[in-house]
Amino acid sequence: MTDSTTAAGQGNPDYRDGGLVFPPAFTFGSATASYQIEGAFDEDGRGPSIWDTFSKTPGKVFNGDTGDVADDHYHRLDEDLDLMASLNLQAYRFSIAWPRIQPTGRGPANQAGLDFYGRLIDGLLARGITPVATLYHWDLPQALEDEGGWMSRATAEAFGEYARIVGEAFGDRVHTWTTLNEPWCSAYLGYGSGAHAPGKMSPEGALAAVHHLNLAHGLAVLALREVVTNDPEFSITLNLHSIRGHGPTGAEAARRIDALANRAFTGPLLKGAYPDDLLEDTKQVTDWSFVEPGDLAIIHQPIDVLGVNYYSTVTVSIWDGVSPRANADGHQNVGGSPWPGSDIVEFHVQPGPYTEMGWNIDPSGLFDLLVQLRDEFPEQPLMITENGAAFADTVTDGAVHDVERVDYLRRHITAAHRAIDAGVDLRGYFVWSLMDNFEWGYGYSKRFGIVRVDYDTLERTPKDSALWYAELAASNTIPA
Ligand code: GCO
Repeated sequence: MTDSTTAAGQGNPDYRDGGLVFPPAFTFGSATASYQIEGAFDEDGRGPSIWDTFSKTPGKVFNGDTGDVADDHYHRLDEDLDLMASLNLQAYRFSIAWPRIQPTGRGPANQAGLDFYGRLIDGLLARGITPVATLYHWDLPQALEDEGGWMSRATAEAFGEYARIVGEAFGDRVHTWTTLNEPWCSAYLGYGSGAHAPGKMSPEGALAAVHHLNLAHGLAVLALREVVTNDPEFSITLNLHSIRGHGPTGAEAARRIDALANRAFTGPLLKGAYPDDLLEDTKQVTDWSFVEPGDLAIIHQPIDVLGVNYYSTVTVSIWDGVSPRANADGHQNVGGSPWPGSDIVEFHVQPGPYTEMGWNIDPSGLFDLLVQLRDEFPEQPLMITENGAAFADTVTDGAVHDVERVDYLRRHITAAHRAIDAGVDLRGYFVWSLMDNFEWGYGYSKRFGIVRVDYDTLERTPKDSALWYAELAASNTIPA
């Protein structure tokens, strides 16, 4: 393993290294999610999800875009599997749509839904690509939302039964199981800010959703452990925030956001308790009585790997209550707040450059986050389950020369390598995303893929970043 760092993490500040070699066991893969790529929203027994409802509600999603067709992955499975193999992917992180398996979130499995994911998993294995299955990437069956959704404890209990069904079906073939993708988004954007489905704006509801998602994770791990047989790894993926303080109040502001965005999950999941400062910061919002005796023991299941999604940093301070409040937290502002109990924190515009999402490009934020996790949870293996960038791609003679995306990937993968040099037990990296797809509230206006999708013809075209990534994945070496 070569490295260009003078001391761990202290290499050249531009992070544009080449030639760095990753350990042979390190996994390079790509990630997608069911609602963002599958389409076939009402086929083969799939029931409606909250994102079907939300995207069809006027004004909620850019341009009125929906996931009805998306990338039509549901009907192009073999083509997409061959595409993954052509890019030398060692693993593929996908999500299973709960409404395909249980159309109303409860009851017997829909065999056609199981069959689709069975074909996907078998197709991956036949091509030597490791399947990494996420049970939930935000497409909650609408019928469960009608009964309270993640604000209701019953949804967590239903999730445990869903996990059992999926574990029984695929537990002989899937090795790495991720229960939830980004419960922070599900809770705070879905029930706090309203920017994501189901579009609710309830500070207490958001915190109740945090807890019920944590509980769902624990119940799912317990259920999977009973039925999977393939030497399983259990995981959860968190979009942990890399937080910088600004000015004299920066440390207190950073503590508050770290409590809400990070430790509200890592506390119960990895330590078995909600942090005291979180309870104190939110005591005007809720008394947390939705936490029942025994819940934390259920949530605090040992996990084999912690998935980390990273895109950019945030810079915060305590608002003075007088000047205009800076609100550059990187999320769409539709009226509610994703920061229950800490709306006194302001988010500052950070130095560029920026991606098409307006997110700053700062690989040191990834390095810092991974090292913080190493220090806080030294025994916990980590996996970068998402990292990538949206740029305004242009097509030139049928090709996409996305030099900005290649540079973004190079710099963040360099940061991952430096983290390994600094002693982080990092197992893999999944680029978000395999292909352009439905970017939630932004619809199809933001392209994150290393493969371009023409939304008129649904033709797939590998971008230069895909060719660059294929070289990386083939050699575990950052291309020169
Ligand atoms: C997330 C989700 C993905 C997004 C991607 C870009 O992290 O928000 O997992 O579904 O599309 O991160 O925002």
